[in-house]
Amino acid sequence: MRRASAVVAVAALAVVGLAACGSSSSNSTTAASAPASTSSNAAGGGGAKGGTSTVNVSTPSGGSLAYDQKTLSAKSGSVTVDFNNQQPLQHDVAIADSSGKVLGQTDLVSSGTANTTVQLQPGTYTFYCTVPGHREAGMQGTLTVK
Ligand SMILES: [Cu+2]
Repeated sequence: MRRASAVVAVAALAVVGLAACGSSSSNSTTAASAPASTSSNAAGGGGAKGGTSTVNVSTPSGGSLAYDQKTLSAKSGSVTVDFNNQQPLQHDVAIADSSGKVLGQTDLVSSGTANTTVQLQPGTYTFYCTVPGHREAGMQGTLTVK
């Protein structure tokens, strides 16, 4: 499961790129990238505190109220959630800690992308869509931070 540090470098570059362009929510990028199958974390990167990692969250192109991912994992530190909503229906991604407190969330987007960056310590978090009814319908999952 663990990959070489090249993955870490790529993830770091991606985060830098995202940070550089801020959170421009007005663009309507369609299918910016193929959905990564699970996540882009690397557990063996040498335990630098304050590391950066990116997790990819996407929705299936049908109409089902779900994310493609049920579980995500990331390194502790700065974690960027890269959300690609392929549906015309609006969705977002919120990150909440074990007490249910929302630590960050993306903008609502339809047929587009959004991202947010949160500072996370090791632990288990929940990600979900804040649109009423969507979480209950299944738009949620678990984010594990190591
Ligand atoms: Cu939703």
